[in-house]
Amino acid sequence: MGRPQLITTLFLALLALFAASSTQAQLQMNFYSKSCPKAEQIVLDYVTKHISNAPSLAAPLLRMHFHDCFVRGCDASVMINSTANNTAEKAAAPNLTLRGFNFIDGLKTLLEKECPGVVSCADILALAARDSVVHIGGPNWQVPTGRRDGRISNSTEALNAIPPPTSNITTLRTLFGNVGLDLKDLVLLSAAHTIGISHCNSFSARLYNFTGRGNGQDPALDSEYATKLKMKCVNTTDNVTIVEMDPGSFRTFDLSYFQLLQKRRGLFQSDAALRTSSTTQSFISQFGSGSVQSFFSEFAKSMEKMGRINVKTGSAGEIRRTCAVVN
Ligand code: HEM
Ligand SMILES: *[C@@H]1O[C@H](CO)[C@@H](O)[C@H](O)[C@H]1NC(C)=O
Ligand SMILES: *[C@@H]1O[C@H](CO)[C@@H](O)[C@H](O)[C@H]1NC(C)=O
Ligand SMILES: *[C@@H]1O[C@H](CO)[C@@H](O)[C@H](O)[C@H]1NC(C)=O
Ligand SMILES: *[C@@H]1O[C@H](CO)[C@@H](O)[C@H](O)[C@H]1NC(C)=O
Ligand SMILES: *[C@@H]1O[C@H](CO)[C@@H](O)[C@H](O)[C@H]1NC(C)=O
Ligand SMILES: *[C@@H]1O[C@H](CO)[C@@H](O)[C@H](O)[C@H]1NC(C)=O
Ligand SMILES: *[C@@H]1O[C@H](CO)[C@@H](O)[C@H](O)[C@H]1NC(C)=O
Ligand SMILES: CC(=O)N[C@H]1CO[C@H](CO)[C@@H](O)[C@@H]1O
Repeated sequence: MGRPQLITTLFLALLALFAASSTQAQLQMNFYSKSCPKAEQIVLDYVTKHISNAPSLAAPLLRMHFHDCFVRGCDASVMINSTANNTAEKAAAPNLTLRGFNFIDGLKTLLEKECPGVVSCADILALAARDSVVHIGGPNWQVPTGRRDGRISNSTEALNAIPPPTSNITTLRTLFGNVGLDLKDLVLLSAAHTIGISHCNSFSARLYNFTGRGNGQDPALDSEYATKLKMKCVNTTDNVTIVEMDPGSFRTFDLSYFQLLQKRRGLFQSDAALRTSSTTQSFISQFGSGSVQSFFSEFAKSMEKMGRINVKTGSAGEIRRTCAVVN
């Protein structure tokens, strides 16, 4: 072999090596097809069985997946309990209202019985969120698997990475940008607020204390809607009463989020903030006046992006035995 050929051969060999290691480090469809062939079916069956009785659980599962992915990537760090030594993400203010932990724990128990130590909590959450949204007639998206579970869960990091409901467009752009999501993803993923509920204190400052001086209503909120909300949420501290985020169709994944925004009826300041930039405003008009199918297919693309945020693959992290506790 001449010198140039040798160099070419070496170069190609190196290239192949890189390609192999980078595919190994990526999520793939049906990652468990050999190691736990029934895994995805078990998740789907469990979702079908339970979401039929409790369709309102789809929303918290979707939200938990979002909170998970925004902090240290989609690695189920959101599910880890605090310990004597560590205040976990769960304890951070945005996580106080998360629900659905028992649902994922139940699934994990089934999967540990089927194939011990194989299926990650992060994948279970990603699959269950997708399957439950599909079950209530929402969009479908691909969930390649192979996520590994993280070992670190830090409440301060959750506080810094998850946008508060008081966020303006600058904060939203920054926090989404930090995980590789753009303004289009922001508008599409915010439309998840077409399902689910909120506690009064997540938005009641808009009703009673917008100026920060104990009075004043947010001028960006439709006043008729504000009056209705005030009847349910009587003060700024009530953290018990809940309201539907998309009144009348809070279990239906539809275009109404965009229509509500146009009527200045987005529930949070962060929802209203999407109307304050021309870029996000034009996405709102575009999706709101388009077909449900096109919204669903765009939403799917953004979910697939979200599901890949900083994932741990290969030998990174671990497969947790119990989702609430690191091994
Ligand atoms: C853009 C920034 C976002 C902010 C500031 C935000 C904030 C919130 C807040 C404050 C609640 C109500 C919590 C409560 O009081 O119970 C909520 C609920 C919810 N969020 Fe978001 N969110 C954002 C983005 C997202 C994204 C990206 C998703 C998913 C793709 C999502 C899905 C949900 C769902 C489904 C609920 C209802 C949960 C339930 O019914 O328990 N949100 N969000
Ligand atoms: C995690 O914390 C929750 C809520 O405090 C508790 O119900 C659950 O038993 C804990 N799980 C484990 C495995 O310690
Ligand atoms: C807490 O930290 C101490 C000292 O570093 C260690 O001995 C102990 O095992 C830790 N406990 C837990 C629950 O992690
Ligand atoms: C949690 O994260 C914060 C902010 O990044 C950091 O200052 C703190 O040291 C972390 N805590 C632990 C226990 O690692
Ligand atoms: C947006 O909110 C951040 C954080 O509260 C604040 O520092 C910033 O000044 C706000 N930006 C605008 C344009 O209001
Ligand atoms: C109104 O907001 C200000 C500033 O955030 C806060 O100090 C005050 O306690 C709030 N008042 C009420 C009644 O919630
Ligand atoms: C706020 O409203 C809730 C629900 O009605 C009530 O339980 C609570 O005592 C009220 N808090 C204050 C400070 O008025
Ligand atoms: C609700 O607010 C009360 C009083 O501030 C507090 O003790 C309680 O922990 C809060 N509950 C939740 C679920 O945040
Ligand atoms: C669902 C959940 O784990 N909520 C926790 C949030 O943090 C508070 C305070 O640390 C805990 O009491 C809750 O159990």
